[in-house]
Amino acid sequence: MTDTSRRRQVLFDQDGAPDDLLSLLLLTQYDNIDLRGVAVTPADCLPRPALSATHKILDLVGRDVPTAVGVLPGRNPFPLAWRIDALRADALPVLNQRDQRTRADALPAHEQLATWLMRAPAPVTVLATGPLTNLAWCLDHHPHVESRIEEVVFMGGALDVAGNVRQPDHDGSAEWNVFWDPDALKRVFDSSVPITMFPLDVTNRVPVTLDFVRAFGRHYGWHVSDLAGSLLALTFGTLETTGLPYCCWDSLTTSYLAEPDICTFETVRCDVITRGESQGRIVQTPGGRPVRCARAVDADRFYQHFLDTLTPGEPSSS
Ligand code: AGV
Ligand code: CA
Repeated sequence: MTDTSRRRQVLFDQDGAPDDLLSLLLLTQYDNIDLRGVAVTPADCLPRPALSATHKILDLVGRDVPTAVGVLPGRNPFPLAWRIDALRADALPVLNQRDQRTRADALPAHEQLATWLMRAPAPVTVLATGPLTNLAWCLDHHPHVESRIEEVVFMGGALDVAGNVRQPDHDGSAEWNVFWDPDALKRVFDSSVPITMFPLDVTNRVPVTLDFVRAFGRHYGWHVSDLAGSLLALTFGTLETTGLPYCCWDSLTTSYLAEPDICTFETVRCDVITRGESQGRIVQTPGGRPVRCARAVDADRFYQHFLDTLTPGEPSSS
């Protein structure tokens, strides 16, 4: 029997993009994780369909996990063309096999996150695959939650590579999760919580490829594989419209909770620029805050882990 007291307690703050929903699906399959709550930050999504898709995913895998939707705004909105993916995800047939059950209204995500942190029986890991706005609010308004946090695992930033923001009046050095709310990362940097960060330097190494998506087709007919393949298929078109491929940014970050040595790490002293044309850029500086940063990834191992986790033991045809 699993010793449940030993499982890592996780609060997941995500922002509803296909990659975030894949991360949720991965988390539900990890035996060593005790998923205690899921927050939807209204950043790279439309929050209502993203919350709805989140509920449907939890229902599909038979997990009763509390959820909350965010209301705090970011300074730099995501492109609407990306945010509407949540409508598509929420409409996937595999997520609509039956009517949704009704759920009680939760608090707004920032207040709910604070409550979850304060009530957690043991120190928790906060996994953030979207901006850190809710966590920053918690640290500002309930400073004692800091001691309840074992580790913040965050997808974001760009260290020695270009960012992925392409916006007027910006120099392109920032990654989107930081750019949406640069002050939030600054606030988390100013705390003493241990941070493990997955910047573009490593996540760029795990693009969604056609071969990878097609591998899920070989398991067609199992609900989890169908959902994974469909969410991955939703990501196509990014290279054609933005010049940059869609990557497994969030799912690589999430895989750390199950297989912590897919990436290798280095502690880097970091600061974040919060104003002007470089806002959201992370700079490495001797006086900066130590952050454990993923620096290299075994990409083959990651793809295999992803596939093994979201497909049944034997392929349906081979
Ligand atoms: O910058 C990566 C973050 C990840 O958390 N998100 C997507 C992942 O969920 C923003 C993003 C960057 N490029 C994108 C993004 C694109 N082409 N489409 C949608 N979102
Ligand atoms: Ca995300």
